[in-house]
Amino acid sequence: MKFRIPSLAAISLLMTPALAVGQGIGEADANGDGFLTMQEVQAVNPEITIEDFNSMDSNADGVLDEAEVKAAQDMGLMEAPSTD
Ligand SMILES: [Ca+2]
Ligand SMILES: [Ca+2]
Repeated sequence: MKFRIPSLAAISLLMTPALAVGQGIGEADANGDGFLTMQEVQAVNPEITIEDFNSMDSNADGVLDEAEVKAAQDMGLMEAPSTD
């Protein structure tokens, strides 16, 4: 059987959201609310402790927003999500 529907591949490429940004919340945000909870952080960075999380949560609201995540990544506290 010949496989000759290259347009499908092109369409799926076009429809791929630009999520692979390498830094920021990205795919670690499992529920897509724009914030990372301790659970979401540990899902991608299991070595992060609650002490680490609290030190990254600079406004102490219990979640990490995009700025807090980027700051943590810049300081090397949290690895940027893998994009492979
Ligand atoms: Ca979330
Ligand atoms: Ca916060």
